[in-house]
Amino acid sequence: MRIDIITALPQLLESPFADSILQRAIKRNLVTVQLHDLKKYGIGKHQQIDDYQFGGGAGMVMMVEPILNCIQDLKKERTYDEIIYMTPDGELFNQKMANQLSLKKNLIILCGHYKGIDQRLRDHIITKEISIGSYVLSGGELAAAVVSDAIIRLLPGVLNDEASALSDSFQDDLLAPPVYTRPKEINGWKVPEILTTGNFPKIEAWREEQALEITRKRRPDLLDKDFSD
Ligand code: 6GU
Repeated sequence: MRIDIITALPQLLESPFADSILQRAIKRNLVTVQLHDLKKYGIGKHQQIDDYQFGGGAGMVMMVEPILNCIQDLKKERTYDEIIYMTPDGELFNQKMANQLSLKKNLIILCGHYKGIDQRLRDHIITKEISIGSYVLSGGELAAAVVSDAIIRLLPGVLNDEASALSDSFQDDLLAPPVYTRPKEINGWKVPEILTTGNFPKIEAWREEQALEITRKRRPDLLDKDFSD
């Protein structure tokens, strides 16, 4: 898979891909992540990428030309499955969307800023609009990192334990059960007895029961949702 991220603040996106699981996935060539500095496509000697909005009103709007030129350059090299725009008024991101996007070959992710991008880009160029939650971030960069992480960790070979992506919270519409490690007791806080018995069928039953109970309590909405493809 290849992900091209277009941003006016490429520095903001460097560290999420420079460590841990994402770094390893990139080093192993399981994914290519390329950051593109939108300012390089800016107009005039000031490399302008935004302008006042028609009709008046506070906030600058990201112009068509720099973004269009950047995307057209990328499209010359390969065909893209989706051109994603990160925006708080997009479709709410979830595990189902991550699963679907993880099956694609080439993605562009465009990070919005200011008042957002000129609507004509949304009408004619963007194929998918994603929000990561009901709150407003300063820009789309952190959201793009969130979406990229959720996608990349699903790619074959990225996680050491292949089973562990499948046992994630949300993958089976349930939150994860509690986990414990050594010591068996600290400060008088004990590990649930069942986990130390070695009775694996019973342990599995306990975990399922816990997952169900936690989901019922915290996220009852998940129990009647369909996250499958
Ligand atoms: Cl994708 N962008 C911004 N700026 N804010 C957000 C968001 C995206 N998703 C939730 N809040």
